[in-house]
Amino acid sequence: MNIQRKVCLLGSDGVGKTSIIVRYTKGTFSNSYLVTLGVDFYEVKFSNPKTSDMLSTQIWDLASQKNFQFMRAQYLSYANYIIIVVDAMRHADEYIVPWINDVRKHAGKEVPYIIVLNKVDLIDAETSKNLVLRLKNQFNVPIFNTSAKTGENIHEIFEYVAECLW
Ligand SMILES: Nc1nc2c(ncn2[C@@H]2O[C@H](COP(=O)(O)OP(=O)(O)O)[C@@H](O)[C@H]2O)c(=O)[nH]1
Ligand SMILES: [Mg+2]
Repeated sequence: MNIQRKVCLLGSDGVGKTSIIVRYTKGTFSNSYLVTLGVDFYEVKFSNPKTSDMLSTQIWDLASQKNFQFMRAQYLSYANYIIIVVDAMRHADEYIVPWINDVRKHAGKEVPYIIVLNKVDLIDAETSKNLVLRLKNQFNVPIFNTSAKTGENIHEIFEYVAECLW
């Protein structure tokens, strides 16, 4: 059986969405801003060794919000899983709620999401631990600490999501 799934990354400009996908799919990182034009998606396949089922996952990368606001509804429609990315340097929990509202409006009430605190290479371990705890209490969903720069937890988030999508 070949199972098709759509996963969307959401988050403000510059939080590292494109960097996370590039790190995961290509294993590289660049310090320059990676301009995402329109909507990009990447196909990643997972196989289930027990059943030989294939999971084809389309990972969608959201473009700059200012110019592509009108694409938001289309971007999120039929999504099976959402990854909300925030920048650990910006301490921006207030930016998470509008994204969740967008998900609920355009993707559906039941679509699961996780929150990814990216750029943890720029803050100390204690601060990132406290941020994760705070987000966990506030949103009650899995929270991941990641760095697209060092690669920390990047594979783990996609493996976690793939597990949930079978
Ligand atoms: N230090 C650090 N910089 C990052 C990380 N992820 C992304 N960046 C940088 O943040 C900027 C924006 O990243 P980008 O992937 O284009 O963000 P997007 O707008 O969310 O797609 C770029 O300069 C990246 O090099 C990270 O984990 N650590
Ligand atoms: Mg981008």
